[in-house]
Amino acid sequence: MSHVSSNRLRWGLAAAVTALLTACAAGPEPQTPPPAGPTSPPPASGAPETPGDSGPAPARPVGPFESSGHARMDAWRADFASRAQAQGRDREVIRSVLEGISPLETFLGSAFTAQSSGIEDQAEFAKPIWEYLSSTVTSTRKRIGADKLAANTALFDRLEAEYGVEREVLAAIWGMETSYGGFIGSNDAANTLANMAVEGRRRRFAEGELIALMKILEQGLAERGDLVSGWAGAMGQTQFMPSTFLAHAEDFTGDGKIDVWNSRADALASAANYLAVSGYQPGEPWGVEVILPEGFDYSHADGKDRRLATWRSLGLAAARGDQLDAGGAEFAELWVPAGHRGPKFLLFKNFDVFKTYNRADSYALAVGLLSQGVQGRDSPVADWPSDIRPLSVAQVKRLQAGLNDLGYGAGPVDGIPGRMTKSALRRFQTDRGLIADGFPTASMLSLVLEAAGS
Ligand SMILES: [Ca+2]
Repeated sequence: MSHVSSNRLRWGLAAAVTALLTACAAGPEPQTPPPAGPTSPPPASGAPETPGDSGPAPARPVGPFESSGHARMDAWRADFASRAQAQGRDREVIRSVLEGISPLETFLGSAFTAQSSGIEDQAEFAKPIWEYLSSTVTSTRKRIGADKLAANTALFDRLEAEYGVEREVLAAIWGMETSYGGFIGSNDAANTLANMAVEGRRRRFAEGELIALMKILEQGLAERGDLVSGWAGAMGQTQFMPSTFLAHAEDFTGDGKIDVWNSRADALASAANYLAVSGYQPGEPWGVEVILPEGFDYSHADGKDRRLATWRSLGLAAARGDQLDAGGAEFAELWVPAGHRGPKFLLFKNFDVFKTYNRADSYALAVGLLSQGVQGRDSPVADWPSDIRPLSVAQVKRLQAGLNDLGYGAGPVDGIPGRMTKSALRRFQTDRGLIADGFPTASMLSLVLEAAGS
């Protein structure tokens, strides 16, 4: 899971994750045996410095380390190791986490320059949500998910009983994160996070996760050699960051280890627990695909929760079946991710719970659709308007500037088609007798630029 973006991006974001999981194929190096057991071994009482001595000897520095061959990495490590020690982390654990680190191309190679220069951001076209979905909610993934459900009935029974999260949801998370454990990455989490810290943009985050890794080892929840991760440090079959692991991972097999790598029971229980503590509502849908009445006012697709009764009174009907039923859930927001021609959804609390795994709406939608797919339900009913080409960041900026010139108040010209931009576009569309869905398309851009005389 990559808890990266805090924006409510309506377009696909996480497509790179799967690709990068494959790309980072450097195997984890064998590491020193783990210092098993809790933090406080018997006092070392000034014992001589021998390998494996983990006595509380605050005056004794963790280093020096053998050079990684990267000066900035070496300097960061010396500094971070002493800070970790000052925080009370175990000396030998710090050593075992940091001694084998080495620069990775992904973070510190030559590609880094292009990434940090912002050139990528400038050139980036928002990927249409239907493209993201077609690469994540595949027929293969649906079929394998159905097989996994059938093959693990007893386990899913126990997970549902214990955590109150439906099996198809757990299967969907499992499928999205690692293709059901088939693809857990092959990086050493410590090395990945150390590289992220040295790279610098997310240093505080990466250092916090490294501290969490150290605590995992100190508490004996996992062993040093276990800590295999994907490209961003997420670990195991359901991709837990170390801090999330520390807070929410579960030993469902009861053997004293949390083996999210090899034990599907531990991994799925950890995911179930994380969803449950994030507020998952058993029995409620994540979303319901709906049909809107003729002449519907799209300003209601504003991200605000309204009562189901209100939505019914506005003429919304379920796309499948005719009853707008939500398993007792009372509130939902209307989401129109691809304009008036595409599928529309009422979204419930559980949709936001999915987003604790990954902040992108497209990810949460993929989880929801896959949870239906593994049950043999094809959704959505409506087709995606896949003939529409999304606007580039530069085009969105021109749209925003044009709307601002016309007095529609699209807000900052930032290339992100957020709420203000959509609302401005809706008012523009309303004034011209168009269907006012606020969806930025090339044809809308042309109309706005024409009206603005630019
Ligand atoms: Ca276990």
